[in-house]
Amino acid sequence: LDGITKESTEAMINEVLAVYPEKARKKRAPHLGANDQGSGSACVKSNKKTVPGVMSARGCAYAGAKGVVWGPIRDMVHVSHGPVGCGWYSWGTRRNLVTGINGVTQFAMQFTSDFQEKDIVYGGDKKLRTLLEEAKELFPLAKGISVLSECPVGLIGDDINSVAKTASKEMGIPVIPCNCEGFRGVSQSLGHHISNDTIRDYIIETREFAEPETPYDIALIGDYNIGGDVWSAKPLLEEIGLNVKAVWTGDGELEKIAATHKVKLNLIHCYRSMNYMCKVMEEKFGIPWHEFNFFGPTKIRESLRSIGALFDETIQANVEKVIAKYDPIMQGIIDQYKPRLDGKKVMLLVGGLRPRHTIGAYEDLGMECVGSGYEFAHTDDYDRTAPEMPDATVVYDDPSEYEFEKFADALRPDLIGSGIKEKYVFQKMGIPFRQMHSWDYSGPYHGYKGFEIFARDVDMAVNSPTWKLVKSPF
Ligand code: ICE
Repeated sequence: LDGITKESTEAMINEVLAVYPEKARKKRAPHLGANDQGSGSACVKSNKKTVPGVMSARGCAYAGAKGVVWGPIRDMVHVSHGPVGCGWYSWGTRRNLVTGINGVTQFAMQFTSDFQEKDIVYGGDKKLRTLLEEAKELFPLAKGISVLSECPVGLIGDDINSVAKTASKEMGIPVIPCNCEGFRGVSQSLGHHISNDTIRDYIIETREFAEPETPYDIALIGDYNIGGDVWSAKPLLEEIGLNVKAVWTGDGELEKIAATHKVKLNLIHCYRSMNYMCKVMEEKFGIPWHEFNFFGPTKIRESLRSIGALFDETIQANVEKVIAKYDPIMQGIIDQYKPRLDGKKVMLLVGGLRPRHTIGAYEDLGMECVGSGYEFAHTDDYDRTAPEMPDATVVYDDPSEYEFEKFADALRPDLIGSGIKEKYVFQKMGIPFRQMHSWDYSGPYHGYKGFEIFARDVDMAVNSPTWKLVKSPF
């Protein structure tokens, strides 16, 4: 990219690090680097404990379990087990949309055991048991109940596993304990892993699909239906002739998830949060898995062809038909928005997938990614990031708010895509912003349907006349 070299990026990093005390500097330095595009491997260290005292954007294991993996399963009751706060503040904010009738066939409601002092002192097992029975009685059509531990449950040593086991037997529905106390691990990432393990131990192989098997049976893994993403991605996979038998876990159904051991292929969008179960299903049931990217027409085209290559000529012909159908529509969108966005620079900081997966969609609109990083990615994510980002651009792992602001000040992007904690800081700096977790109350962004909305939203943010009225302090 123009004006960005390995030297300039490293100088920028050193300037930011210079304000830290020596110990913190030593800890943070390996997490900031200049991308080596050709290497195909990570230029930073990751998945390490946040340096105490710096402002991190990370969440916790409970967030990864309740908010990410379990919450989107629509036909279960999900219990936030512990004090009310974690449940309350994790309720609905991720925008994982669901179909069905609330309280009857879907349960996008807040259930909490609402721990009080006496539960901390005397234990909350009895209360949990009562709650499970009440939930079953009030919501008889729920297919199961998940019990998601908050920190205090682990700290006082409650045994939710045995409560769940007896309740499940006596009530006749799956009650799944998930020991995802927020203090476990270094970020929400361990919450994903623990939840994957729980699906492995309690759910998979407990059901069969109702319909007969076909060679085109697949599962859509790691799409959480944020702003309706699944409702764009699933029809597209169906349009090329695949049978999407289960979705993990966006607008998900427990019994279909439980029967996923019968599919022929797992297609995984969010690698970070669900690679664990793909690997389990490969080892245990011989089901291959394949990564794809449904952000922006270039990546969609590549992905559809790579998916087609795993099937026969019928599917491959369908893929070409679908591409030929949507390419002109996508070109129309690009013709409309690219002149308004060409050459604009974007910086990203999101969780574990989008900082690499959305780059192509910005590039389809003529934009350039001048910096990207993750809250909780691991080395295998950074390996996958290297070829997606322009050479020598800055990569940041679990950056502090200070680091992110300083990089933005130095690089002067035309757009930042990150989370709600970042949004108002950057808008006050006069920088256009999109909230790239919840799609900023918009979406879907996946698939062809999503790109049209994405392009409109990016244009709306970058070219809003509002920015002429904001006096930036920088
Ligand atoms: Fe995967 Mo916010 Fe989803 Fe990713 Fe994951 Fe989280 Fe969502 Fe973000 C998620 S599952 S909740 S695509 S935890 S937007 S890694 S941080 S980039």
